[in-house]
Amino acid sequence: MTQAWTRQEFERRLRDKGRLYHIHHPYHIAMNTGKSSPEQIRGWVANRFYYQTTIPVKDAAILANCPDRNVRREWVRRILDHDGYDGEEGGIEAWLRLGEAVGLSREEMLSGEHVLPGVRFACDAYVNFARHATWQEAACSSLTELFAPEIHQRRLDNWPEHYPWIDADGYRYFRKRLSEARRDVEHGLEITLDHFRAREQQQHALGILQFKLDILWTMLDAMQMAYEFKLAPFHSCP
Ligand code: AHQ
Repeated sequence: MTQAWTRQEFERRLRDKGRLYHIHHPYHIAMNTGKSSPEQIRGWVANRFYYQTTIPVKDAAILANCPDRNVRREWVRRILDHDGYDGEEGGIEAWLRLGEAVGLSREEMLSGEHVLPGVRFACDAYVNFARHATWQEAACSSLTELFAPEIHQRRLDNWPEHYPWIDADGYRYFRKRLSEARRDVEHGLEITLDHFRAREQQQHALGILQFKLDILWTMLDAMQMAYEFKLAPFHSCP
């Protein structure tokens, strides 16, 4: 029977997966170093809008699978953060503002007309995973947000300088996530470290985090094919 990792070692291995975070994807590197065209920025905003709209659905699936009232009381905040509530417009509305700030209309964002098949499949895989996995497994899959504050901060630090044409009001979403992501991931990490105790369970948790890293990476691969290599789906069809 292989010895379980200590809580500290398990957490270290989860955090070490940050090496594979999508901040290192060429598409993100191009955006954060000012090399993206307006079309490439708009393509990212329009496709990531689909991801944002699936997050509350994913979190509702986790709530539906979770019998623990104390966990639900905390987890429900994620849905409110995105869908909004009296007095707080929410992240999905803030992302629509980001869309308008980069030159996308609300209608074309909401229509999903720009969503690439690869992005849709990756996002839908995340929602379906949350529906069918245990609530603890689905909580573990949200731990890519261990690495999210840095990526939001990098956008806030670099985009205004590189893309003066983007209306600064659009950056509200990134600022909002700096604190929300930190709060969310503390809760998700506690659930993960408490639940996955035996060595094979801990290895399973690392595999779940890898699955979510794959989702984020694959979304950007689809965008790079379409908006950088100009090889959108069916480009070669007559
Ligand atoms: O804006 C993001 C967000 O609301 C969430 C929810 C969380 C989850 O439940 O999986 N993950 C996530 C992420 C958001 N933004 C991504 C980005 O690059 O802007 C990062 C992404 C994540 O790290 O999982």
